[in-house]
Amino acid sequence: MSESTALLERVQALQEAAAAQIETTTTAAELEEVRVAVLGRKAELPNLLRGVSELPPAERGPAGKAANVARGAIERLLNDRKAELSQAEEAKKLVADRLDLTLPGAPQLPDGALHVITSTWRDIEDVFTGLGFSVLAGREVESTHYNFDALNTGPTHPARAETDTFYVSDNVVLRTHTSPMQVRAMEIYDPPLYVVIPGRVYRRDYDATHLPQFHQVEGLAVEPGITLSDLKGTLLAFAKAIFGGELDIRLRPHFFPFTEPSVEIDVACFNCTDGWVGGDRCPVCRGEQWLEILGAGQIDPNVLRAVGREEYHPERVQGFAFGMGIERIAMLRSGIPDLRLYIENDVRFLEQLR
Ligand code: 2U9
Repeated sequence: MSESTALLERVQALQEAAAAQIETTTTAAELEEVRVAVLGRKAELPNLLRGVSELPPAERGPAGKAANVARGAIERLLNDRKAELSQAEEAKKLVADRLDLTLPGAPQLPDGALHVITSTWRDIEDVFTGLGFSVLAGREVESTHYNFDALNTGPTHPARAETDTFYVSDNVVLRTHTSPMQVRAMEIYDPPLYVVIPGRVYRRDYDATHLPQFHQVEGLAVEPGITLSDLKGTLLAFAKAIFGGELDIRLRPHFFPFTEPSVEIDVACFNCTDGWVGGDRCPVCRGEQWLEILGAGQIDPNVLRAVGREEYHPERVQGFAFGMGIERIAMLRSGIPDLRLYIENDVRFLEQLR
């Protein structure tokens, strides 16, 4: 056998051995090991190629060519296997990483919910917007002019005392009601005016039935010819919507500086009308049969005059106004015994009112 025939056979054997090794690799790292073993600097095939120069000149051409062809074939096999392996790895990763986006999320925190004051606030707003009222927001820091003077509450009125009202300075207070914004609304908008103004208000009080900061919704309707009947019809519709179903309201005479005549409005005790048989031991109304829900009245002509606009002169327009505490409405609706529960953030309480 000539030297070149032996070399050709060796090249052939190396190519077959390399092909078999490449075939059995299962990872890119294994494949790299095979590449180094077969084509690396110390591998046999490159060495054989280097030995071609020592062959007799006539044999160099065919032997060199055969060895180069073998190296090319092995490189192709390596490349093909590399592509196969990376494809297989990609497919494996896709299966392993597959996400089922339709699965429900793993709950880490319990669901949140609106605070009962927020949901009651929204319910009240919904009823009045349904009746055609617009919603306005005022400022919480107000001048004594808008909070008191413009509302027929003169300099010596007890509500102005420092023991009742938070003063920021001599003539600036934390508003004690949302009424200042009703006055501002009359300054800004022409009648007919139908607005409700919900918001935070502040009074110096703290016990089971009073908080220093609480929430009110006040309303104002101004138009020529409005009477106390309009007030009663509007607030009856409100009471039915908020407390549910057919119920009666009554108007009791009262006094407010900004309304004349003034009334307090009660709803018939829903526990008693629901068939309470314990007589005057009813835990909801304590035997009164009625529950006070809000104050109201015809706007006092002095308040209309204080706006200082011809459009609101008491000879031209009349109106009614009302005010309610959101805490009180929620208390009556849900049987909450103590206002302080609203601000303690005890989830055992809050969860019952979701
Ligand atoms: C203007 C004219 C009149 C608003 C009114 C009441 C009666 C009332 C209380 C309810 C419980 C306050 O939250 S509470 O303590 N409010 O009884 N509010 S009439 O009358 C107005 C307001 C603005 C210009």
